[in-house]
Amino acid sequence: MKKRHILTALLASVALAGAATACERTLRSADTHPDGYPTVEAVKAMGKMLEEKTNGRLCIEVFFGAQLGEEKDAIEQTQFGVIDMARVSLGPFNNIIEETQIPSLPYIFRSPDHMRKVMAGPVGQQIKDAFTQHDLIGLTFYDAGSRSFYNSQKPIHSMADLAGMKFRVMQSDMFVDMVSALGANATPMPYGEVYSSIQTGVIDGAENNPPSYESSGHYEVAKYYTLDQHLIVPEVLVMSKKTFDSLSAEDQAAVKEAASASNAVMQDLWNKREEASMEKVKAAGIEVVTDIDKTPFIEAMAPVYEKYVTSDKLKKMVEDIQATE
Ligand code: BDP
Repeated sequence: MKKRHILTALLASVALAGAATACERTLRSADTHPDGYPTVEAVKAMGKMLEEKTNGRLCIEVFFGAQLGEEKDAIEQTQFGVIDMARVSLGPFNNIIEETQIPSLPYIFRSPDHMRKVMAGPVGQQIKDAFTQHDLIGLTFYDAGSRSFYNSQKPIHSMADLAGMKFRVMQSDMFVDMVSALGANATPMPYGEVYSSIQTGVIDGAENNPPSYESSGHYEVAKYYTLDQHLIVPEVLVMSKKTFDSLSAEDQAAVKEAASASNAVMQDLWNKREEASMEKVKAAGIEVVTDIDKTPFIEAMAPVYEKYVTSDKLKKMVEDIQATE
């Protein structure tokens, strides 16, 4: 290579490096959802606030679309400090952190509003504290609306219609028991495998909130959606404790503040996306069942509560949630 070319190449790489490192340190954050999804945008917004608050010492890059792996793997990598942050559902934590089972219980929250209130209070704090023992810092909880069943076979009008059907659930034993208690069969599997599993008939359907049902494209292969709203599972944004401990006290505070501030962004985007997603799937010809009697569904959950709400600590969490107005 001639000298001039070497120089040009050098300058180009310096320029590139400069562009990428306008920030002193870029934290890598995982998300399973595609670009533009409310959680992805909320963490991006957090990154902007963090960059400002720390005068460019810290930025966040969101690796959306499961680029860093499915949620269970992303959680492990975050615990090890390979990934700095992960925005995930509380569901995949159920088997490792028992406190996370409580806000993941079917029909525990009266509404998404009730969930928000609870997670912003002492129960939310209790769960954040539990994360610390698992090498994670719980930064903030995000909304995820309500999850309902969808399938490729037939409209579900009652529990009897679910009998013998096969649904994918998140990788949590409690969700397997939840589906069994409703008379159906559950297959736990990573989110990214659901589309093809429905398409090939390995499962009849899955369950999720409208934005996930829409953005994943599951509605293309499962056109019956019944709004039984059995789960209101919070999303959580966690940071690796290794990463957090490596920051100055000032930057740790900035991380926590920016995470909390991103909640307002999330809320706004979520409300809009929920509506837009419902419109989109309806326009695509989805059959939505809304007039469903939830009482038998709620009653059927008694064995799940019995099996999972075992210690005094967990019972108290349930009571605290129910007592939250
Ligand atoms: C979505 C959550 C996402 C989960 C996914 C799932 O936002 O974190 O991975 O459900 O069902 O609603 O796995």
